[in-house]
Amino acid sequence: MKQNIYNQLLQGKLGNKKMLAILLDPDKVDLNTVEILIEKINQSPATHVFVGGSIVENNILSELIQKIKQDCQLPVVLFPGNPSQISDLADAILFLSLISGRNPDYLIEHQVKAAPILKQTQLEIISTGYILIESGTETAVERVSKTKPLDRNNPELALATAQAGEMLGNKLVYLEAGSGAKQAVPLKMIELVSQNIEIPLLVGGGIVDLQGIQNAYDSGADLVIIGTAFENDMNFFK
Ligand code: 1GP
Repeated sequence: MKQNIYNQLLQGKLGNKKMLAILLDPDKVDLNTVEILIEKINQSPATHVFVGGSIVENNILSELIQKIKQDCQLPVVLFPGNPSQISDLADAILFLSLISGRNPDYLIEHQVKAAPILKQTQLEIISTGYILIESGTETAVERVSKTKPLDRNNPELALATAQAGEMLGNKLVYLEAGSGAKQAVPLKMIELVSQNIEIPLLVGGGIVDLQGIQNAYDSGADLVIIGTAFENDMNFFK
């Protein structure tokens, strides 16, 4: 099994080299024009491409990854909403457990279903404590997972959740406001969590401008995920 992507993330954190992932949702990408999108990714400061979504109803996951791999050197990391979103063509998978929620399906059931499938692949498996933070309105993660996000005004609870995830052996913590969120994860929360965990911190959801990315970095995020803003404007990083 490959091990290099997690090491890169760890080295990034240790060397204070901030990282950026562009998230592509296979349901929203048009395969006929994806070459242009990939070119824009190549021109951007992205260090990773994440692929996935809460729903992913069509079957283009592997085809999309194949196209990305053809024209882009960045590591491709699966960010799956459920066990059907696995493709051996990617480099790694965020093996998510939704630890802010109390729905056993998203804490362990999906993982049990995915494990034998993952065993058949070469994917690097990166266990990730996934923490959903309240962001103004109901997001797709909340709706699909049927879990409540954590109170955005309670950074201590987010920290305790992140620390529990770390103690359980998660290799990453992902603070998620939800795709297209009205409000991003509060900076104070990012700060408190990043200062009190040892593992890399990912932050995403509702970040819509370059200043928002910088603010997340300055607060301690090691890697920021941008989805909707890039979907809406391929020249976002110009
Ligand atoms: C969603 O954190 C990612 O899981 C990205 O969110 O689409 O709001 O950028 P946005």
